[in-house]
Amino acid sequence: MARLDVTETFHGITFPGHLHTQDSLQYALRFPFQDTDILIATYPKSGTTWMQEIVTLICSKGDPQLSQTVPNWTRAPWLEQYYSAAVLEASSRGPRVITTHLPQHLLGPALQGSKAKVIYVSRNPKDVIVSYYHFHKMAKFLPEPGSFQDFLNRFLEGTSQYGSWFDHVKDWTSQTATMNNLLHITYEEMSLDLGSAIERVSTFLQCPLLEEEVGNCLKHCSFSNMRDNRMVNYTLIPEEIMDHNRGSFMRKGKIGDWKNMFTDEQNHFFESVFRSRMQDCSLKFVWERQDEEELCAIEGIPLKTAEAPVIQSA
Ligand code: PPS
Repeated sequence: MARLDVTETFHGITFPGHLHTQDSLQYALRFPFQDTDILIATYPKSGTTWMQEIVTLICSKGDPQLSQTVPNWTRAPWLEQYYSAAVLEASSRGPRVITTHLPQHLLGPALQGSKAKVIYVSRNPKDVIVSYYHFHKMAKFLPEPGSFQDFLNRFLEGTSQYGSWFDHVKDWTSQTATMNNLLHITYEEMSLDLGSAIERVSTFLQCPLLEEEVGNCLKHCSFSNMRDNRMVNYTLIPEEIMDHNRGSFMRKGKIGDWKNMFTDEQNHFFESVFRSRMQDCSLKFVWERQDEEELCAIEGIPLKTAEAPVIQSA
């Protein structure tokens, strides 16, 4: 299945035709979830692969065997992608770990009445945009991104592949009020305190871990370990599909990289659109990570009492 230049439009949203067909998208909407399923839902570039790794490791009690021998797209397939039906039918033991980039308004009906556990991962959208922009350069199944300004415009108007980030995040997170089988966790929480994030996820999955097992999970899902793990760093994907000379999937893994890309003008433009689109939403985002040392110098306080994150709405 090459179809590198094909775009599928489904319910008004565009998807790469290399990975999706009308049938595979329809299949997702009618998917019979089992109560034991674990679903990871994300807008692209929000920490999907990281959460796939965390869940795999938690379910394996910190043993990296599975995460080091089976590619992430086989052990946690994207429900809407063309190969998922075959992979899911072949999987027999343990809870199924399934991934989706679909918006809640499309997948919600299939989940209704199911006790499947849903983990929604969000990331501050400025870093999502930058990560997505770089990914468009290397992934040959995505359109050429053009200039960063063009890409930013499309993202903010909601015409990027996989649709509007605003609708995705607002619709999925609004479900936390009514769905007690939904956990919302952020990329930034994972980045600032991975140990606590792992414990949050393991508690939610009712899969308690011993201290040593948490330590093993922590080690194997660190950025450096994942960057070197061929089962998650996408170096298994051939050059015809991902041009590894144009970037790395495991690129920087940082909070606040947008500052290296956005001009002041682009930042103001982003913030005005963000304010207007998110006015009905109380989510707070971590936009940058201030080094403890830097913060201490500003605040004139001893290093160990400094707070790391800067949390604010745009
Ligand atoms: S995709 O294509 O939607 O599946 O991409 P996704 O996995 O959601 O996002 C890729 C970004 O996540 C970063 N990443 C990590 N950051 C920190 N620590 C770990 N362990 C980690 N694993 C993945 C990855 O580097 C991409 O972000 P950027 O900003 O591009 O580096």
